[in-house]
Amino acid sequence: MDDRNRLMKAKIPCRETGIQIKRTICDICAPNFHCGIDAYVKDGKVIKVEGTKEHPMNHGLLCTKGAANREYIYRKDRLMTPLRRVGERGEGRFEPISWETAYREIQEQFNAIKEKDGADAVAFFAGYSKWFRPLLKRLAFSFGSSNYGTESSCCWHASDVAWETMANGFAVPDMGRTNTYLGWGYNPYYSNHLGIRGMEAYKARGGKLIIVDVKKTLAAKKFADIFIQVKPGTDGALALGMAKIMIDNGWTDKEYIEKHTHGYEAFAEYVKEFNLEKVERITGADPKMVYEAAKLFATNGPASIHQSASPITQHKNGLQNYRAMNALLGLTGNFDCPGGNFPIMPFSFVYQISGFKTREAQYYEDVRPERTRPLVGELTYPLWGKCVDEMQAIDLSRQILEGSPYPIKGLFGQGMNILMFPDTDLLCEALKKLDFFVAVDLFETPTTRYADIVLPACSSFERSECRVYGGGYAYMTEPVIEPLGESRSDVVILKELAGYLAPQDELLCQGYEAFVDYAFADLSVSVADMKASDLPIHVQEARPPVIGETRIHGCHTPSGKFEFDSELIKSIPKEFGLDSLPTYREEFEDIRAGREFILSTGVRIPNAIHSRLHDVPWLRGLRPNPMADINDEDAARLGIGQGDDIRIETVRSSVQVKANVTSTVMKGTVHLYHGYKEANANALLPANWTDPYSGYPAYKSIGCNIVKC
Ligand SMILES: Nc1nc2c(c(=O)[nH]1)N[C@H]1C(S)=C(S)[C@@H](COP(=O)(O)OP(=O)(O)OC[C@H]3O[C@@H](n4cnc5c(=O)[nH]c(N)nc54)[C@H](O)[C@@H]3O)O[C@H]1N2
Ligand SMILES: Nc1nc2c(c(=O)[nH]1)N[C@H]1C(S)=C(S)[C@@H](COP(=O)(O)OP(=O)(O)OC[C@H]3O[C@@H](n4cnc5c(=O)[nH]c(N)nc54)[C@H](O)[C@@H]3O)O[C@H]1N2
Ligand SMILES: [Mo]
Repeated sequence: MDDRNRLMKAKIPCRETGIQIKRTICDICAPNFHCGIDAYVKDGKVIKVEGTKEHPMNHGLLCTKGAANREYIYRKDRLMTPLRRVGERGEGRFEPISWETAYREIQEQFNAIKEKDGADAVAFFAGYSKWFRPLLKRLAFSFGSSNYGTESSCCWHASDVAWETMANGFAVPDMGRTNTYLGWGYNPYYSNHLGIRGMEAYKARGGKLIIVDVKKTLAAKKFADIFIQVKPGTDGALALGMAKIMIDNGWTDKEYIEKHTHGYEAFAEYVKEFNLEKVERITGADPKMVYEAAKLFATNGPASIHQSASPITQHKNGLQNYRAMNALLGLTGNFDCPGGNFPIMPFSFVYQISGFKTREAQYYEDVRPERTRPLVGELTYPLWGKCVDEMQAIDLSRQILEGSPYPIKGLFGQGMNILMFPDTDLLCEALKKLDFFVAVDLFETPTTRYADIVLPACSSFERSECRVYGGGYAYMTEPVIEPLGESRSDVVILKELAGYLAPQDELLCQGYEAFVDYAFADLSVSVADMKASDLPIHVQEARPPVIGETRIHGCHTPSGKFEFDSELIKSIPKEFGLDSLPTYREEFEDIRAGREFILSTGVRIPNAIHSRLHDVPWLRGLRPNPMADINDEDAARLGIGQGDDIRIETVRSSVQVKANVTSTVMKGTVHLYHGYKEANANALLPANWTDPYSGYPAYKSIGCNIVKC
């Protein structure tokens, strides 16, 4: 082999090989990461990726998913041109059309709906990714529709709503100063790999860790001082039991309760019924561990609680479970103090907190239309309606099919994935009923098959994108390769579409960089500054968070205090049946009774993110088949062996998968990952299997039976 071939084989960037390293970010994961990537580019093609060592987020690390970026962006089913449907909805027969024709058709159809049924009859929805959302929201508003919604209808926002009813919105742990950390639904190995180093450092300095999980996880094995395994969705009962132990033993912070909280008496009265026997019966937790955990948390402070994005809230009683868990912070005086949980600063930019303020919200506030009708989901889920400035999209199928309180006839879905929604079949029926549906995606998906027009978006490697990072950083990437085929950046699509749907909106029609400069106008950093660097730059206006403000100025609740008993919930009409105390409703378990197992869907696995990576060969190879974790004793009793085909049946439907027999899951529980076309976990959930407080689908606890095939 000559020198050049050797260099080529090793993918060495140099003049001889013509390989260049160009910097971009990974966009596969949730936006709290978006790790820096060194893309090795040869002849306009990415041939290798590595983590950027100098990047302040990942310092050179990439996870399993990030390392597969090359296969992800070159997935075989990438959309290459705009498409127009020629077959039936769902059939997947399309013809290529020009961008101009696509835009004109969208303009004609959406304007016709607007004229007849009002602009709100066209809903605008965004799934992953999140970076383009400010422009989509502004487009919806400028078009005249208030019905803008996102995947937040099932992710993260319920946690925020829970906090809204108690204090000041989301509150995060002050990890650097905490002595006892309660990892409630916490396994960074699979969902937050960059958090592992922080936990290693925390343990090294002697921090105590309690983990509450439904699975015996790697984090529990490696780090936990106390591990409590519970049945899915029973966390509220555990938290209330811990509260009772703390109160009975006088381990509460009486001064904090007296001065800064509201509704303590009612709460203390309510928790009396949650004795250890009852807690054990409901949760399956070991009573000794429950007692030890309550004692450690309350007496080895300051203590804080991990705030999970989804597994605690994605249950029938989910939001209430979350509130019960957070009540422990108020009870022990660990709210808004050093080492406890403190309310986060407002987002800097697109869901990220970086310590500086931008004018992102002003960007769409400037064009907010007058609200004449309730948002989708607002009447069904009034607490959501009070707390979140978005439609509750989980109610979309119902409103489309029933036409009440008014019809929805058009839908613009950018990164929309029908496999995310419970009762996917019902949503498909609803999509068939629409007058017009536009889908924007990178790939041909089960969703795009229902669209009238499909628009091809490009990946993070092919676009320029601004994002910010903790520690006061801002970054603007440049494309490292040309967009594949005729695909375009999401924000280019939104800018161009604005010319057809909202031509009066000059700022939106100027596009993405005009938006970023508008958002950063009060800061010392501009688009040009960001573009001049191929690494995130520091924004000098960034400030560290201030802790303790609510102890001086009060909380944003009606009482101005930390509320155990929510005045906001009390203001919701009685017929919705919402409790102002963080109650645990055992009757939700009755609904799943009659079926032998509790099915939990979607607990993270390292090689998948929702629907997006199941068709990436490297990652699929790590777990070639959809598999359900089933307890070894249950499996033995049912005669099920490793890899056997099993059928999981719920009240709604059934799917066939392979059995993964394991002792890490509790007896009587089954766990299945979601997003598979051939075994769609969400087909198993009825559309109304939701939490009445948040509207969140109860993805993570529903009754099921298992049949060996
Ligand atoms: N690899 C990978 N990473 C991801 C994602 C992905 O799909 N794949 N998704 C991203 C997104 S969108 C999100 S929202 C986050 C979610 O991230 P997390 O909120 O961390 O969610 P999970 O990792 O699913 O769950 C954390 C732990 O909670 C446990 N758990 C599940 N149900 C319950 C329950 O009822 N009670 C208790 N106490 N524990 C429970 C699980 O067993 C798991 O160990 O992850 C992000 N990161
Ligand atoms: N059963 C069950 N269901 C769940 C969950 C669970 O735990 N269990 N988790 C829920 C949670 S927490 C979340 S966050 C949701 C996630 O739900 P989604 O955000 O809907 O999930 P994804 O599979 O990531 O699908 C997003 C779609 O966007 C496309 N896409 C990706 N990047 C881009 C881009 O840059 N531009 C455009 N235009 N499109 C893009 C993808 O190809 C895909 O079709 O799923 C929820 N669904
Ligand atoms: Mo999520």
